[in-house]
Amino acid sequence: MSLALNHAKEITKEEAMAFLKSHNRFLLVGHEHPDGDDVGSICALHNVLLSMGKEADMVLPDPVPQVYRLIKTTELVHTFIPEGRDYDALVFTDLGNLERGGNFDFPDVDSLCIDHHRSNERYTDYLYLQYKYAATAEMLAEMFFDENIRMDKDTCNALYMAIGTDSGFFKFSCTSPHTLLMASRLVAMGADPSYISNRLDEKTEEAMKCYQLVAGTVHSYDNGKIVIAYMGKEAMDLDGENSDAYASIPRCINGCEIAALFKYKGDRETRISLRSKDYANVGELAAEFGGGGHWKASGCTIHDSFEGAEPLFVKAAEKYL
Ligand SMILES: [Mn+2]
Repeated sequence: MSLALNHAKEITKEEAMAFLKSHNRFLLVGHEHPDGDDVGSICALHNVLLSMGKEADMVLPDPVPQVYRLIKTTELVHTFIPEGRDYDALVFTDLGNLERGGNFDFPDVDSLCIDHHRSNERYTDYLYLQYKYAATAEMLAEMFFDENIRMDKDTCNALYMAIGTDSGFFKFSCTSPHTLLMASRLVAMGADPSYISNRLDEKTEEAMKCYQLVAGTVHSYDNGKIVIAYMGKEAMDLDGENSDAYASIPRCINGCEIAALFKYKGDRETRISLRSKDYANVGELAAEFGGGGHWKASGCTIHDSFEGAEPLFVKAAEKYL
């Protein structure tokens, strides 16, 4: 079957598990600029499929950021589709928009997407979607626990890291009793919260210099409700690979509702990472500029400089206050 927008049949987690059981040679695909949920989800799914006697390869359009390499399985992630394989299934994890899956020549086989983005474009044959879940990994953990699958430590760590990073380590409003239950069960099975947090919290000296540069640009509009920080070329050169982490700088300012991190991609290309604190729907705000994401975390690109993009962005953002 094929990949085309808006044709997916929505299925339950039991049907998603049946899809995994009824195929044998998987290509697992994540999104560009992979985040902790994407990396952890793809690695955990890979390991569980292998434990079920299946074959699976993982591919991401961009390399796994150093910070997530605390998961050993990341060593097996490809940035190209391995040649000479005969896949019978494609599984996309945490990937709401097909164009974020990279310009790969995907095999024409049965496809499933497991995702928690409400804006999912329904581009696969089958879609298992839980948009109220904090992370794709929360969906996978539930699927695996339902099947009484025994997961090794690296797999438990991968899912715990994934749920932790997408929920701001249980601080964001997407954190539910179920999120915490899945995290609890992962810790009971072997995930190591302090190891994961210690590795994720470590910063290189370059990252600390980058933090200082970005923090120095914080400025606000609308009595401090819209807070913007810049990650210019120099900062991107220092730690662009982990650029999403710097969105927490404007977000933590007292009184901020909409936080925007402007990232330098080119003289006329500004990538914006968006976060909201209590009520603003930054997923819809990002969609106004052709981007997407969640209610409280999203991203978009404006094809202009910081100076050109900012008034356009602020005018649009004010509607969501
Ligand atoms: Mn996610």
